[in-house]
Amino acid sequence: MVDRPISRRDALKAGVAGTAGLAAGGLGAAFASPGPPAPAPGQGTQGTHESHHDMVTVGQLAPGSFDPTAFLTRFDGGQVSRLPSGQVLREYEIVADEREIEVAPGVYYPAWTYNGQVPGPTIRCTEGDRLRVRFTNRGSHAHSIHFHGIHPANMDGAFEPVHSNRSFVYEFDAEPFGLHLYHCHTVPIKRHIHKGLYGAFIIDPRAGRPPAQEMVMVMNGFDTNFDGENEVYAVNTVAFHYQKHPIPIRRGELVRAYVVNVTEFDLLNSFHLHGNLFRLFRTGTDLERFEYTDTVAMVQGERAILEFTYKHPGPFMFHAHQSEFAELGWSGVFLVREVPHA
Ligand SMILES: [Cu+2]
Repeated sequence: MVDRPISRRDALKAGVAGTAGLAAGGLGAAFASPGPPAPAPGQGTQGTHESHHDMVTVGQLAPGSFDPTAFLTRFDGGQVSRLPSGQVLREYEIVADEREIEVAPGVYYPAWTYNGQVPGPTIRCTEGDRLRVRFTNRGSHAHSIHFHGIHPANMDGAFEPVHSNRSFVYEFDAEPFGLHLYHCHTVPIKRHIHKGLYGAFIIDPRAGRPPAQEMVMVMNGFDTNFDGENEVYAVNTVAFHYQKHPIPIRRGELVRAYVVNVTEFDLLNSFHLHGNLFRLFRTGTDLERFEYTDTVAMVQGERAILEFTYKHPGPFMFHAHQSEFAELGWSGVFLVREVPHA
């Protein structure tokens, strides 16, 4: 009789997963001894979630690591100028390179990155802008950038791999408005995407959207032991980051989350909100029609804009409604605060 293969969770509990980069005190150890998270140096204003019963990682990321809290609200509008026609021109420099990233304290993953980070920068523009993206490949494999949206065939990034130390300029007009994404489209695509070559791509409507506290959440996962399955799940790369560093929002104020699923290997990922419902604008391409719900499932490449306003103060979880993903890192907390009276 063949032994049943050890499950991903069993592996993490035993602390044996991710042997390629799992340090003592990493994710495995965290599951063996869940305890109160230590406050993050320099991040005291974010506060830490007070529950001592959460399943979270122990320890902190190395100084200088990718900061998911900063990434949440970092939108890259590019270098802005105007063409002779008056059309807005946004120019970007994107470099692909190879870099070890920390996906949980002490758990490293040998990533391929756009501009040194996973996800890559959140590209943001307005419908009708001209985008000019100079892409340089400093990696050892061929790569490309495939933007979702409407553009000419020769700007699609699917048939023109950019080889090592070569550049390519993608240029097209931004359309349609909505929430899109970009990713490498070089074969084998699942490996190139999973390694980290992806990012969010927001095209705002010309008239904009109502004022809101905005944030970007890219649902991703990491196969840290290269067995074709993810051992770590997250939004914005770092397991449990927003559980250890809750996202402060104000009661009664509109929140807009741009949520993109790039998770490889699993057919679906999902987003579930506690203590509230959100208005679900699939792909963000329609300003009027929405679904009012608290859970949305997405396949890889699907994305949605979620809008919500909290009625009650306090900590509220958000997480994948695949419980396994939530327990392997894809779980966070909104800390809803009263708005001080003026
Ligand atoms: Cu690639």
